Amino acid sequence: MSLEEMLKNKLGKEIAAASDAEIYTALLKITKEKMEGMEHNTGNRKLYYISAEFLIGKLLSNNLINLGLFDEVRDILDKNGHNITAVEEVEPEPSLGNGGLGRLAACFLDSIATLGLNGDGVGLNYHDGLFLQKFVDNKQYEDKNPWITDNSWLTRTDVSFEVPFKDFTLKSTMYDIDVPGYHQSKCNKLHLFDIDSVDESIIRDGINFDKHDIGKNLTLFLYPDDSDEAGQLLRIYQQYFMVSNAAQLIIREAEGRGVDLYRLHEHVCVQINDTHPTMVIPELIRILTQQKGFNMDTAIDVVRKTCAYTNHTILAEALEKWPISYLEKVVPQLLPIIYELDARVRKEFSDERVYIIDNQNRVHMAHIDIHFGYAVNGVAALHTEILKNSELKPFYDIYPEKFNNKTNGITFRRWLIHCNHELSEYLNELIGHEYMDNAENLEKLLAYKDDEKVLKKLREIKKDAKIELKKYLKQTQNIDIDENSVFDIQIKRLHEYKRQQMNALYAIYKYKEIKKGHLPKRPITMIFGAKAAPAYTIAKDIIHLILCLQQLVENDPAVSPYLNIVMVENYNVTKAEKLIPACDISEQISLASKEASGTGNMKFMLNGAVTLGTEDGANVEIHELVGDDNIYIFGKKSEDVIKLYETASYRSADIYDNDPEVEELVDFIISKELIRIGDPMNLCRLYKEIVGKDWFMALLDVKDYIKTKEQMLNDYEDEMSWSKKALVNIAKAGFFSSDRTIAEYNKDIWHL
Ligand code: CR1
Repeated sequence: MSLEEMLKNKLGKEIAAASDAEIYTALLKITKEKMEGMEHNTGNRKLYYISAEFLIGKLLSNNLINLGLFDEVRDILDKNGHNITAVEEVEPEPSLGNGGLGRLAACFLDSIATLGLNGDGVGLNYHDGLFLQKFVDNKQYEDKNPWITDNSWLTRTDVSFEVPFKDFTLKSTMYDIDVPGYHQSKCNKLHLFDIDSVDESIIRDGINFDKHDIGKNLTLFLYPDDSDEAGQLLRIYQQYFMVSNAAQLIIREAEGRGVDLYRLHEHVCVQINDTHPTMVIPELIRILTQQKGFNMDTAIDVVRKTCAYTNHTILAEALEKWPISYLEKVVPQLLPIIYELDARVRKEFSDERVYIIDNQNRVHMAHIDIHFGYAVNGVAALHTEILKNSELKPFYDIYPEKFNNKTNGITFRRWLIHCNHELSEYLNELIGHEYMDNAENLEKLLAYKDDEKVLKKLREIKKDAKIELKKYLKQTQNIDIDENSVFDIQIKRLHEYKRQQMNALYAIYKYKEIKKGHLPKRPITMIFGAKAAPAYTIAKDIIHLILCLQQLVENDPAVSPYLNIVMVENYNVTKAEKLIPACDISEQISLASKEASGTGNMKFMLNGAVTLGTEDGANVEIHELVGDDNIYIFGKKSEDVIKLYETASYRSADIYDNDPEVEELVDFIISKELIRIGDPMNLCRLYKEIVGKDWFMALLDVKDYIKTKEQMLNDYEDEMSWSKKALVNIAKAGFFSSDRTIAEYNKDIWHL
């Protein structure tokens, strides 16, 4: 049966007569049926990638692309008066992640399947995901974000486990999402565990709910507020539920394959994505010793050869340390094992910095991973060096052989073929489509770097993407932007280290310049997208500042023709897919040493934006690849920053007091113009934070930043030379394909 007939059958009517929603559901069902009929990848060793987040984004188009059906479906819809983009709009975006860590996990699943490797994801099925962000009175308001509908990509399985907690046991249900590889005949799975008793009706006014009612709240939200004890306990409940299910699944599947559990490590590998899944280590040891007759030494030995850990940040706040007393309340069955692991470490090493339990009775989760796993990796070259030489140095001294780098990557299926059809089709025309299978082939584009026709066409493609974004913002937020302006975009989690506040200071600078009559040659559109963690006060104050600036500029007819500030509401994968192709200037301005890698930087580059960045994370590798002429680097280097922290010698107040230009920018945060628009409490608090602390040193780099951005805006006017920079960025992006990253994981760590 032809695809068109199948679609008609499913719809039970003519395609032309169906609504977009009906077409979406019919396509979902057809695609799911196809994937259900596909075999799972096989191999002697199977990978379980355990992660608290899988930021998978909408799946229809990506599944169609990977199954090789996209063009056909698009043509069928066109022929029948429909449009695939409108059909895509119907799909709700699963809200199963926050930022880079979760999106990386999603890109990895795509690449694992594409390389035909035997590996599944394991996580939780949060019904309301991360919160839905709304702007009310120029502030972030958090609402629930339900995404599961009657017809979704989830398939309920009959796999279920009993997960024991101190005071009760919860029975799980496993849901699966199929993960097809690009042009592969086999499929992998993302397993999401849930409980049947979860109850969304306990959520009231926004995202509040009774944190104690675990039987109803366990899988409601990703990262529930943990600013109090109940919130932290809930996170431990979630984490243990995730890993106990994972461990039971791993053992059941291994036994099902006839694996001798004493050789589990030869047949299974567990990747621990950040510290959230760390309890899988003691849980596996517990099951092997208590249910499978292992002695402790053997259980530890087998588990150690099975588990590997990826570190995604050096920020202390993300390196989890759970008080023993909390673990005692939730998972007392793990404590004897954790004590045993700690005792073994203490017996072998005298350096207390590597102990598992510290002198405040807290359990350092990363320390469990490093001692009792066989590999530790950072996510960009600089990040791994920082782990080895400072952050995790005492561990590197003990286990140099465990440490390795795996520079992050992104899947080109989503971040080029899907989100930028026009560009990918043009690339096909110019250099053939081999780059779709082997991304390094993008380098063939370099042959055209002086070809004016090509450079002009790239600029046109960019312009078309800007027009698309303009329409989208008009439709979704009723915002007008000018497609002839420069699009300067910063989209990422809101965090002080990422320094959205420094970008806001640039906006203030530009506003003041325009007020003084120094008009830019071309209007500038500054776009932000970011969610702040609900309990992160300063991050929310930064959002407030940006939204107030947006309003100020919008309502000032002397400024608005030259400067537009837009904060995109509820930034997510879907919005990223619209924003990235339209970007000219990619803002990657974290304080050097703090951004482990970044992956947005790679997506922008692949879509022909030029990076404005510090020598941080993967920016360093982008810089090496494209060369000085095709990137704009500013700011203090990581060694200098690390020294400033070590010597505790950074004083933002010194800069503020001694540099009138900086002072003027910072003072504007509490100017009467902004106070009139905003909330004085938020603005004053932010002002004080920057003058009195500025922990991530925005004032240290702000002047160099402004200068470099001005240079960039200037250079943008030389159309051919700018377009050449864009071309070089696209051509050199091949290294950042997650297919390359996954091939490296497989070669060095997984051996699947
Ligand atoms: C890091 O901040 C990195 C991704 C993926 C993030 C970012 O620099 O690119 O991980 N960490 O490795 C994160 O999201 C919650 O922590």
